[in-house]
Amino acid sequence: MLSYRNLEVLTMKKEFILITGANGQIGSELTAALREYYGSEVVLATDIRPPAEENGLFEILDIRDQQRLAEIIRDFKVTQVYHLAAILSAKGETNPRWTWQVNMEGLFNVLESARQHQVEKVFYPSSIAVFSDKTPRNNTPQHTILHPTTVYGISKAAGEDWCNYYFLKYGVDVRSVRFPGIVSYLHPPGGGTTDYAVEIYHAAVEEKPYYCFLREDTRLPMLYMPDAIRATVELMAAPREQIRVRTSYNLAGMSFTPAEIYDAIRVHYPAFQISYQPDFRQQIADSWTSSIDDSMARKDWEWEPEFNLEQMTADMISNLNKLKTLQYV
Ligand code: NAD
Ligand code: AKB
Repeated sequence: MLSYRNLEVLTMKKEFILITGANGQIGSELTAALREYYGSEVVLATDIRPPAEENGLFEILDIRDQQRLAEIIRDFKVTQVYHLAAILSAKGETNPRWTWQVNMEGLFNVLESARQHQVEKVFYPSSIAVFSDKTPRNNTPQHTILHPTTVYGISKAAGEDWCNYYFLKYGVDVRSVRFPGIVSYLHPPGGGTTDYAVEIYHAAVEEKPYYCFLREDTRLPMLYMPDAIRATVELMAAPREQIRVRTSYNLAGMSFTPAEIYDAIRVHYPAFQISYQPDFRQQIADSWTSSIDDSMARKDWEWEPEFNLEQMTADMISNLNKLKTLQYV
């Protein structure tokens, strides 16, 4: 079992954990991690679609269904909610109204149920999508101009303020980070602008050329999944009085461009080829910032990422190759 800062304090208590959007890129790995620490019998995964395989308690839940959500929270005596269900940036632009409903009604339902049923803690992932071309581009400060231009970003920015409101007005202990693009090998990403940084590794390992939907010089903040899971667990385990940002913490891991990730991959696959064919996602990426100042997270709950681009690349390629070998066994 991995060891996380302060986690032993939490695991000594009697907890029941609810995860929404549990079958997605982050949810499937976070669910496994929380089951490992707390025990499968106290972690209920939910999603609007069934999981590829069931490894513990699971229920279908549309996060827009407030009544069912409240029943689950009441009946299971839920103490912590990890609210991951959302529509991401690129997919969100294909149907703004639906995206707003899932992202905003979903969060509202979680906050209201948490208030009514005295849930002890709520985790809400925000995103670098809250930033815009009005935001300082490099080393983006914690407290800064937002004005997002995608429906996803607008919903996350509003969501941050609602989290702060529920904390100030009702004392709901909501904790949040602005995740950069998350890179992982186990489950595919769900329709974001940073998805290229996952797809490119799959192409390399399959020894196929990669057609990148962003320009080669598009620098974005990114984070490797093990760091994202650790950030989530450590933030939730930190003492309440240490959490001074009640909107959402800036969180950084690394920043790179498609040209730089390509170079990192070519250390392992010298013949790997890439070509650039920017599409509508370029405009979204251009509206986000390049690097993030996460000093508040470092100060308040001792956040520190472990993986840089080279370490992540070696780990991604090694794990994708293991999965490839398993497929042929
Ligand atoms: P994902 O798209 O992979 O997963 C989202 C899950 O939500 C899916 O399994 C989907 O079936 C589910 N869902 C969609 N509509 C639903 C509904 N109406 N009711 C219940 N479930 C529904 O997303 P992810 O990458 O796992 O992201 C999880 C959270 O983290 C999201 O809130 C996202 O905004 C945030 N985030 C992710 C990243 C990233 O790079 N992956 C970056 C920043 C923030
Ligand atoms: C997306 O690209 O939409 C997500 C995110 C950064 O929130 N990966």
